Amino acid sequence: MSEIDVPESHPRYQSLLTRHRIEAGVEKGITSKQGLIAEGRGEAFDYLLGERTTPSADRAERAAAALLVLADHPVLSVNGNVAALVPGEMIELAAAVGADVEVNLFNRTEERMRAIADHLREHGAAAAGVEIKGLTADARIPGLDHERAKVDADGIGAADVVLVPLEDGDRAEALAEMGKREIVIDLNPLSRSAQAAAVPIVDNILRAVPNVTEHARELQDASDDELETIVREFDPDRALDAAEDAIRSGQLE
Ligand code: PTJ
Repeated sequence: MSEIDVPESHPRYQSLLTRHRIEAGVEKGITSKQGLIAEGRGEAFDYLLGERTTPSADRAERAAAALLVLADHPVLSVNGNVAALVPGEMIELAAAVGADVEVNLFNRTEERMRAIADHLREHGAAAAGVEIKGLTADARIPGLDHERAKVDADGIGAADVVLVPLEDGDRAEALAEMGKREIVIDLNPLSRSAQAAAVPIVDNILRAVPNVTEHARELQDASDDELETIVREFDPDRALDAAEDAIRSGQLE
């Protein structure tokens, strides 16, 4: 049995686990109520994808790992859904690629910011040597008039590569305009964030983050040339088309 009293062999295991974590996140004050709706939307796409990492998503996850390993200053952005679903996994990825983790919220309150930072620390941030940023908020992303514009100057403000999971909106476009290279995790290939990304990953974050970490560990000793080739050979438009085709054809395995 696992944290949800359902055996892992249950056909709806992952979906039940995801719902449980989001519900617990709302109860703990880290996930917004809108996060429940966002989860429902993601789940519908995941169902149509067959709740699996497609070969195309796996290629995107490898390209994302190469980009993170190559980066001088990678930052992983965390919102209320990400904190509820994969807190320990985000810390592990950050540790594997030497990234900072920055809390960035659409429905930003000081209380939620602190609760999420504490939650990430409870999941081993300090022991893994990972810094949690976002509370200073001493810089702004130009062109955004909502709370997601608030970033740390020495975090997302100074990053060259940013991982942006589970947010559909204009921040990804604004970050790209600042010259940052973006990796987006979003089950909706038509979301604005996915469309703006250098590397869009159309996969459930529950599967995507551990897989990016695994690829990053494998690529740790690769040369910059090899890493750059992996990134260059990755085609974001093809990845988005492949995901949309899989969803529209609905051919479940
Ligand atoms: O914590 P906050 O205040 O920053 O708010 C976070 C939410 C998620 C509520 C906010 O960013 C939001 O409303 O997001 P959207 O516009 O609903 O976009 C979320 C995107 O993530 C949608 O395209 C979903 O399909 C996708 N998504 C949801 N769950 C998952 C997912 N993608 C991958 N894995 C998931 N588990």
